[in-house]
Amino acid sequence: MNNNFLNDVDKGLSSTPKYLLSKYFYDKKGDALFVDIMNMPEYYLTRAEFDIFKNQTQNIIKALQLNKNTFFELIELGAGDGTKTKELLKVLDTENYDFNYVPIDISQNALDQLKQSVNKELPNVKTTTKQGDYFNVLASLKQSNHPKIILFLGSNLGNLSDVQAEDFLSKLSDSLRPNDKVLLGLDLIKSRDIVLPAYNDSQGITKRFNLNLLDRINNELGADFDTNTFIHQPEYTEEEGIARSYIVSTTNQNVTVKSLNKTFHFMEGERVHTETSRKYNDTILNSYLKNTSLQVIDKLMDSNTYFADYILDKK
Ligand code: AVI
Repeated sequence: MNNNFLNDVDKGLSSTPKYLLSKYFYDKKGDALFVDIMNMPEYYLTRAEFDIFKNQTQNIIKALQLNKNTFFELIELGAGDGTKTKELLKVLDTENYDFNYVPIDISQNALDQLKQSVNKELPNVKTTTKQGDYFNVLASLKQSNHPKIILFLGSNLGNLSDVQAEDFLSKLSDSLRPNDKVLLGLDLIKSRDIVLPAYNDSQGITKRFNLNLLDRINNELGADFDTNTFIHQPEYTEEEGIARSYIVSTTNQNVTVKSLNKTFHFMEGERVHTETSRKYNDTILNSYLKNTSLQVIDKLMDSNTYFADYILDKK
């Protein structure tokens, strides 16, 4: 049994208000549901960033100031299936850039599949995978002397709190050398009628993704959540620029978690916070960067201006 999961569930369900951490969405079923989310018509984020990678590849290469005569490492944090990155890899390969692709992910299974597909589709691209939590892997980056490009796509930063995100960027900055670059993909603040449906789709896939967290607690920690008595509730206001997801109990009920030997009470209408998905603008990003030696030098947006890939330079 996973002790971190057990302790985090105990802490979250014992708090007022209750919460669960979104990093636990991603078990095997959660991974598959997230793939379904990325393919939903309402989830514009993936398509928007793919649009940038496919249609502005030369602009990305220019903004990253890549040089054909200098070897570099292209390091991707939380690589997933690499669909967007492959658009960049294709062009770098065709144009004979000298680089090594280093995808980093928590899931060894995702890395094995990614390596296999890159080897098949782009046999000339050298790929070295690294398994681990990207927070933990940051420190190991300093061990290499080669110039580095860090890709952190998909607005994954948005699932951290503002404090955690600032801390992450500061650690990232410390692990880089002058002139290294970061390509940071962030979802931009926009109106509620576009953002909210991305977290409240008509097919109910996001609802299943959110409630899967309760199934995971049932399966791994021996709890007795009845998922029919909880609903998915997303929220977003443009003023704040943060989408939040909750699981709400529709009735007064007790839930027992066997591995904890504890029972938790849920009141009718009580909410459990499960996810924060922050959206950004230049001011917010610059406020995160003010105590780091990273500086925004370029910004590429999709044709709808929904999403931005910011290019950061290490001073
Ligand atoms: C992975 N992450 C950036 C997604 C997001 O948009 O916050 C996770 C997600 N949650 C619900 N839908 C997608």
